[in-house]
Amino acid sequence: MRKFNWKRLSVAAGLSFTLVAAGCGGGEESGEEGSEGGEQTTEETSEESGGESSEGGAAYGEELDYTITGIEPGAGVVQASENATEEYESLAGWEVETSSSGAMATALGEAFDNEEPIVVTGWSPHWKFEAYDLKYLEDPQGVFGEAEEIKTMVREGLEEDLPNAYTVLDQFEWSEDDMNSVMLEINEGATPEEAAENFVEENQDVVDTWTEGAEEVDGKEIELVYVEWDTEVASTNVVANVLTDLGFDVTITPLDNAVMWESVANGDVDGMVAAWLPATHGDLYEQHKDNLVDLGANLEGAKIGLVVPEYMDVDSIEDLDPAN
Ligand code: PBE
Repeated sequence: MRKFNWKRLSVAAGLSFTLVAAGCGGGEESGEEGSEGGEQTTEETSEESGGESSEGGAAYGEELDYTITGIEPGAGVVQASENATEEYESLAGWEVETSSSGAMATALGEAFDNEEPIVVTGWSPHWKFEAYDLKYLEDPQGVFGEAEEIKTMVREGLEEDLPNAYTVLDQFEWSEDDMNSVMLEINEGATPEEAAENFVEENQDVVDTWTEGAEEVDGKEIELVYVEWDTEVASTNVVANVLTDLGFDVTITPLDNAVMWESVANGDVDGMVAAWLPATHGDLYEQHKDNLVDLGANLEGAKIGLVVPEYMDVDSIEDLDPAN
């Protein structure tokens, strides 16, 4: 685990590591084991950083080239981050660099390895919070919304056409811990199919609440769509595993976010368990809600926002500094 390596490294390297960490605000991990780090370290590192930090706290704009490390262009959290660069004076002149969720995770890992600053478009549940010490930047203007739910949406007519699958999709609901356990296993090297299989085997009591009242079928086809975000890879594979056990011939297809919503609303595919609402996918929901069947939340307490390493000396989006 990265988190473990990082801690071990910082303890082993001791003081010299603190100097290498110059400019990062001197979090509590960079001091000796058991010490709180504290003011002394912060001042020291501020000087070493060549004036990057101001007295009121570090401001990382220049060091980050005024760039937020984003994920896929169609993601709601990317859109919200772009909105934030317009709403917050502290983010004037910043840009959201899009790539993929995997590339974002790699960049985050590299930043931790070097104790460098980074601002990413983040969301939870996500294994990154288990692997690294991270924090959401406060969002006083509420650009990223409050607590989100992940909801299940299916096409019209599914209840009549595939009533047993509909029953499972309607009853599918799990906790943040459940989802985290699957994501972590995938991050540690299991295939999504293996991790889903293990979850289903180890959590038969939870799975039984999803399949209650559903009867076995004989090879009926069903297609679910998703986006290759870690959260949705986990949930979609778990549901696919359960439906396969019931006798369905399940196809899961990764798509872009907008296309995922559209294909369910058009009735081209049967459903998805990846609708982040009310804020993250609010626009897409408004656009398609008349042609969708909303089966309610499958996970509560999700969240999106700007996420940074705990060792960075900022707590709010307003603590960052604008480009000019
Ligand atoms: N996410 C994960 C998605 C929803 C699920 C937060 C990256 C998004 O931003 O659209």
